[in-house]
Amino acid sequence: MAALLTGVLSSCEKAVAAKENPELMKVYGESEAELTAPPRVPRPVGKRAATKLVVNMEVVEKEMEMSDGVSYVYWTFDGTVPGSFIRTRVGDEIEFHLKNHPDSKLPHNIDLHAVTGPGGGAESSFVAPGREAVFTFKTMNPGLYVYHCATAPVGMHIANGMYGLILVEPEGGLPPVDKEYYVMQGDFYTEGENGERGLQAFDMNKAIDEDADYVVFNGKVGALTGENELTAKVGETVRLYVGNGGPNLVSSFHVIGEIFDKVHVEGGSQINENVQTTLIPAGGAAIVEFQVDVPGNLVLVDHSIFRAFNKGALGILKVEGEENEKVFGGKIEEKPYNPGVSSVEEVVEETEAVAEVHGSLAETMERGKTVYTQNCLACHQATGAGIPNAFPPLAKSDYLNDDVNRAISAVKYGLTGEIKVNGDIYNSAMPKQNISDQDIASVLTYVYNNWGNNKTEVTPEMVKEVK
Ligand code: HEC
Ligand SMILES: [Cu+2]
Repeated sequence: MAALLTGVLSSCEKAVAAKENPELMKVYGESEAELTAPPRVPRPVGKRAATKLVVNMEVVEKEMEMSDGVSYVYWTFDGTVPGSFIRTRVGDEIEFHLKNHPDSKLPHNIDLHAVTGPGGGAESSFVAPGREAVFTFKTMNPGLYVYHCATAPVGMHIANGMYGLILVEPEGGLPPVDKEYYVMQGDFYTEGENGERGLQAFDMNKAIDEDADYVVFNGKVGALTGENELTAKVGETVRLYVGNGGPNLVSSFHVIGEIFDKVHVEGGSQINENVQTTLIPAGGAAIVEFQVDVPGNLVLVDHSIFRAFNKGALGILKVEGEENEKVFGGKIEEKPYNPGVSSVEEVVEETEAVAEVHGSLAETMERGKTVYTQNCLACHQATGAGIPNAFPPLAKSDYLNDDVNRAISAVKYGLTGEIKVNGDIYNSAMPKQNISDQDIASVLTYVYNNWGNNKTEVTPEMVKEVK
């Protein structure tokens, strides 16, 4: 026993592969693996010895939501995209049971990148609907690994959502942290364009062209926003297990407003420090860790940024707690800047976000801000200033302030042709925004109560009336 203990202690500084330590070729006892749906992860393995671990996983083909009003028939491991998170330690002997639900239309299998052996287990796990395949392997190398279906056509099975992560902890476990989450990016290819409503079929040609309609975290637009956002408290250390299922796109994973204190590069044993953006290849992973120091919403994105704001690769980590002005002072002043003008000219001041609002208006504003960030900001900009000659301003816009029904109509049905905003002509097209009447009301209320506009409150009933 003493010998075993020293063995454990001496090897825990460095993540050792099983074949470098004969002790790790033995296992003690047997248990069933705890599996979790994203964004949750199972309990840490801690200091437990290597064991025989039974993993039970079920392949399920089912229709789920891809985005508001858009659904898709996903192929899944355990009914979620990504599939269940599997947590093991180096030296475990895994007895993997892959069951294929009797209602499935196709056979499937699993290739785990944590397997040392042919196809990562693909052939040994190949299983028809209504059958169960059992195979075994030993976790030889610590790290964070992707698993995916590898049944032909492989790309199609991955594109439909068949991927997930398996963590192999080093001897002695990873250092404890306060919060751990499971996030996995994937790209999707649908017959309809992004936002086109209804049940959408897989589009093989777009997949071959790598022309994704959706790039998302955890299988759908909004899996990590609104009521699904991740949370942490000021002072806590957060560890994200981030994978990329692909099938095609690599992820420039970034958290807006944070710096990664540590990154387990490519999910392996090398730790990089003080990283802004980490590259996660298709079929790869990374472990990122950071302490949160100030309250606010941190935004998880693929920094190939149109994917974040236009295709869905955006999530929120909401941090609550005390402000810390030493770390972030916020805006302390704003004043006119007017170079080259000798006489004192009136400078249009940008009004700050509404001062004090209470009750349901405050809630509407909060919702409206989220809707604005996700749907309007890319064109009309964070300040509502728009972009000259391309996107008209919403700040102090006469077009907006003169006629609320006209503004509702623009958002509800889209707007094309010549319009005049504050004396400037725009002749462009704003696409119809595929959002609910409630969201149209919230976002317009947010716009009207910001940036010097006339403070109209728009209700869902008003939106409904506009035909
Ligand atoms: C893809 C870019 C794009 C997005 C996204 C977009 N708009 Fe627009 N918007 C435009 C363009 C372009 C026009 C001018 C259309 C024209 O010339 O007929 C416009 C016009 C408008 C107008 C009328 C003109 C004005 O400045 O008052 C309003 C109001 C408006 N948009 C609100 C919104 C809101 C609210 C959202 C989000 C729910 C949104 N837009 C999303 C591009 C966009
Ligand atoms: Cu499959």
